[in-house]
Amino acid sequence: MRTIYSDDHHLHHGRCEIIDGELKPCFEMPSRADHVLARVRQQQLGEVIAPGDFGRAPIERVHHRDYLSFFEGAWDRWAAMGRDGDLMPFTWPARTLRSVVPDNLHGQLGYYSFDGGAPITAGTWQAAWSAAQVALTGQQLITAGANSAFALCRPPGHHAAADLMGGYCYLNNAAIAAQAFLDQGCKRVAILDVDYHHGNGTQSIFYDRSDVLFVSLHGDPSFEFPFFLGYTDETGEGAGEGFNLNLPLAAGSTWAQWSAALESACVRIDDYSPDVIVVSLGVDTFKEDPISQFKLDSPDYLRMGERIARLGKPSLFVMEGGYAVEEIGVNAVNVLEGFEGA
Ligand code: SP5
Ligand code: ZN
Repeated sequence: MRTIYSDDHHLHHGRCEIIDGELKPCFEMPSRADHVLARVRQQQLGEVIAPGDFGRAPIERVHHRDYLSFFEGAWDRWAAMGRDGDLMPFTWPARTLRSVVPDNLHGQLGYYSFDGGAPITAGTWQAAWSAAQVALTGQQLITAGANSAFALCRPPGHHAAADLMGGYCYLNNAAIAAQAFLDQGCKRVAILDVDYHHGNGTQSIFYDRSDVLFVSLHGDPSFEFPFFLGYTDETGEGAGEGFNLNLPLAAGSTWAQWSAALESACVRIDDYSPDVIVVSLGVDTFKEDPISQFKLDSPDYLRMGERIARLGKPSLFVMEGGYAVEEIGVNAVNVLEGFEGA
């Protein structure tokens, strides 16, 4: 399996986030992708290639133009104000307020974000842009006939909606790749989101459509971030009714509970009969993950890859979360090795 990787992810390095009421160094850090890349090379998973340049059009198929221009220009506006710390939002248009787009940079940042967990630094736009190109390159390999590819994206993407950043995410790499598959002739794409957190961004992007089936296993939002989406009664709307499946799980879930939910996910995906599968591959389900509450162990990720392989469809793996930095490489690559060995 080939891996697509760009060093540009190093350009994004947020300083801190609020965790348990304290400012702590960002859990979403550059060494995450470095560890995954090192493990890909150590295990000789396959060739590591640089992304191509597919331009802005495939990104605009998913994200709003005003959102993209805001994101692209935000750092320069901040720097012009004499600032060099991370740009972070602090006010949002929640209930009782209006969803207007103010002139002010902070007002706009609140409008285009849903939490304070996606800091903008000098290189964030470039890093996110390259991550989207990494995903699109993987999509292209599969369209050209490969059975699988690993898009080693960073920053991650599944929390990003059409015009919202949040949860360490800016551009929704998996959604951009899924839309590109459709634009190049696929009729149905299934997105299987195995990250510990619900992929609220991806769900919202495809919620009213039947050409993308979104299936997510995640910490129950009644106790876990993102709290405000990811419940079982979210089944899609309009033409998308029946094409969204949320499988929330309790804190403390082990492979026994998790794999049973994966079985349900696979039954639904089989029934949908997609042309291709995009896997939002987060490994923050790991027992040692510092911000998560599932209890998967490293060998479980081999089983995960094997089960996904048994769906028998070309599969694009897109890197999402995973914050146990020392083990992230082993766990992520185990999924890919399990897939290849099946
Ligand atoms: C891509 C991805 O995995 N994004 C996750 C964003 C999670 N942000 C909220 C983290 C809240 C952590 N609370 C942990 C408490 C640990 N004591
Ligand atoms: Zn996550």
